[in-house]
Amino acid sequence: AEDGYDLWLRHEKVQDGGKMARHATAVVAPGRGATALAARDELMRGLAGANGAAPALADKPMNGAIWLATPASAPDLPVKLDGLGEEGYAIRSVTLDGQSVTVIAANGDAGLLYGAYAYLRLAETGAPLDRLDIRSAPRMKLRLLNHWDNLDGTVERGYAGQSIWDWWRLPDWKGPRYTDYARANASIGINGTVLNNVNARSDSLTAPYIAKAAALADVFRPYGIKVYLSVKWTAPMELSGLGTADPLDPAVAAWWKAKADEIYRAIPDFGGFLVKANSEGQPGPQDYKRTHADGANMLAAAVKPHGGIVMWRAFVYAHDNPDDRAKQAYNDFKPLDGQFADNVLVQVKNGAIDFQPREPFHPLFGAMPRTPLMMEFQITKEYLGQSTHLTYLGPLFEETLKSDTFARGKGSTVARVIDGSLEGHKLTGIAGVANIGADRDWSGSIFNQADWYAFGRLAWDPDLSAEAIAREWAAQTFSTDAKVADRVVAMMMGSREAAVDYMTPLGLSHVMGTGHHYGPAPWISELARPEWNPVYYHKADAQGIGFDRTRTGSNAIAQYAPPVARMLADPKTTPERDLLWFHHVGWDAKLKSGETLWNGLIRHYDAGVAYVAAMRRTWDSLRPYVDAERFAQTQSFLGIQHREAKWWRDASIAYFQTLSKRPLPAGTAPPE
Ligand code: GCW
Repeated sequence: AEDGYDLWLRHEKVQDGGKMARHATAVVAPGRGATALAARDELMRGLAGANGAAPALADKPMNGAIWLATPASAPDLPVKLDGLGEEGYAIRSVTLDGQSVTVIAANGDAGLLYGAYAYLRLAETGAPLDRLDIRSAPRMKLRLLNHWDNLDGTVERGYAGQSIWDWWRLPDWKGPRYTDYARANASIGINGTVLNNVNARSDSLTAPYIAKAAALADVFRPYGIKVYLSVKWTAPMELSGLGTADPLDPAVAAWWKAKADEIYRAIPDFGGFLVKANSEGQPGPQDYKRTHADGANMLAAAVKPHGGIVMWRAFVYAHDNPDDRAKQAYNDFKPLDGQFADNVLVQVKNGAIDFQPREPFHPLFGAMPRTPLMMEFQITKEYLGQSTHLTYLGPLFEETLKSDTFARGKGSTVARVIDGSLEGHKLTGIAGVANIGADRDWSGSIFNQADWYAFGRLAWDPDLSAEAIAREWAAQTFSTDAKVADRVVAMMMGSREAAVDYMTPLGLSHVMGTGHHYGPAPWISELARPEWNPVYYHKADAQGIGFDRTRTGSNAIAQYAPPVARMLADPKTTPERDLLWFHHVGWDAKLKSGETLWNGLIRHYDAGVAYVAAMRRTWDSLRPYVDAERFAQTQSFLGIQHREAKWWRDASIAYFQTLSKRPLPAGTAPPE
C-alpha cells in the first residue's frame, strides 16, 4: 500500500522480461507443518504479485516449478544440506527428468521459510533466476528485536506511535497486524522478540500477561519467532511479598524457578529473559552486594531445564562517574568473565556511551573471551533525528561489526566476537531495539523501515555491506529501475555521516537536549549528575575541545587491546572521525586536511547541512517515479531535516564560538 504498511514486502510486478514466468509458475510444497505452510503461502503470495499471475500448486516437480523440500518430505533431495543447520537453506536450479525446477531445500521448515523469502528477494531485486546455486545459514543463533514497549501502550524512545501490542484486548483478539509483523521479521531472518521494555514492570510476569504473551507466541510460532520477556529484578518482592530479591536467597531462586515453570506451561518454546539491572534506577543484584553474574546465573538456572536463556545487559550506569562514564561497563563486567552460566549472554551496546550518531566500538568486545557477548544496536533513532531525519543506519551497524578489536591479533572483528567464531562460542546473538509502532508505516517513516531491514539482514550475515542491503531494500520498496534505486541508495549511503556532521562531528557526542535527546544543547552544564551534562562530554574551553581518554585523562583507552590502545594514545594515529572522543585538541591544531580544528569543525557542520540539501534535490527529482503518498511524506520530512540540520549547525557553532573566540573561516558562506 502507498501508506507504507507493506514495508519491503510489496511484491510488485517485476519488470524482468519474463524471467520469473519461466522459473516460478508453480509451487510444490509437500510439507504440512505450520511453518512449511507459512513458507508455501508466502511464496504463493509473493509470486502472485511479482509474476503478475498466481502460480499453480503442483503435486510434484515440473517445468517452471519451485519445490520446497526437506529430507522429511523428499528423501532423495538433489541438494546437499550439511552445514546448513536448522535454519539455513539451499536454492538450486536443477533438471529433473528433463524438467527445470528450482529447489528450495532445508533441514527444517524454518529453513524453507527463509529460503522462500530469499527467492522472492532475488526475484524482486532483479537477480538472474536460471542458474541458482545458493547456500546460506545464519551466522548468529539469536536474532532478536527488543521492544521497549510499556504495558500502558507507550513506547520508550518510540517515534512511530503507540505500541503494536494491544495488551487490553489480548489474549482474545489477535489482530492481523501480529501476523504481518511476524512475516516482516521472518522475511529478514529475525527469530525472536522481547515484548516489553527493559525498564520493566513486574506486571508483565503476572498470569494475565503471561497469557497475553502466549497468545502472541502462538501467532509468531509458524514464522520461526520466539517470544522473550524483560524482567524486573524485584518482581518476587512486588508480586509475592518476598522480603528480598537477593539472588543467593533460596526463596528468591525458588520463586523464579516456579515463575519460569509457569511461563513454560503457557509458552513451551519461550525464549528466556532479558535483564537491565543496576542501571538508571533499576534494581539488581548489586543492591544485595551480589554481582551481575550471581544474578544472571540464578535466573539462568530457572530457565535452564526448559532450554531457555538469559540476556544480561552490560548497559550499567548506576552511580556518578565524575571521571568517565564510558569506563563503567568494562570495569563492572570484565572481572566477571568466566563466571557466567552457559545459558547466559551478556548484551553489550555497540559503543560505551549510548547509541550516539558515532561511537567507537565498545571495549568489552574482545575483552570477555569466556562469555558469549551479544550485540545491542538501536534501530529506533533516539539520537539520530528520531522519526523525521533520513539517516540510514546500515553504515553505522557495518562500521561497528567490521571494527577490529585485535583481541586475538588482526582480524578479530566485532562481528567475529559476536558470531562466536573468535572464541568458539555456540550460543550467539544480536539484538536491535525496535523502531516499530502502531503508525501505518510501522517505523515512523518510509526510510526508517530500511533500518529494521538492515538490522535483520546483518543479523543473518554480518559480512553483508550496508550498500548492498540498501540496494535490496530500495529495489523492493521503490523500484528496480536504476534511475530510482541508484538515487535512493546514494541518498541513504551518506545520510548517517551527514547526521554525524551536523550533530556531532569529529568524535563529539552526547550534546543533545536533555531527556528527549532531540536537537542541540551543548551548553547544558547544571544538571545534578556530572555525566548528564553535555559539557561533560565535549569539555570545550578556551584552549580546545574533546574528551581526553588517554593516560593524561581518564585512560579509558587502556580498556582496548594493546594495538588499539597504542593507536588511540596519539591524536596523530587516532582515526579523525573519533578524534574528539579520545583527545582534547587545541582549536588551532592541524587536521589531516591542513586546516585548523576550529575551521575543520565548521566545515563538517556545513557539509552535513549541504548533504541534506542535496538529498532534497535528489528526492525532488524522483517525483515522477514514486507514488504520491510516499513521495510527499519523504519530501516533507527532508524539509524538517534540512531546517533542523541548520539549527544544529548554527546553535553548535554559536555556542562553541563563545569559548573558542575564533572567527568563522573566511569565504565559507553556509551552503543551503
Ligand atoms: O539510551 C538510553 C535511553 C533510555 C534507555 C536506556 C537503556 C530503556 O535514553 O531510554 O532505557 O538507554 O538502554 O536502558
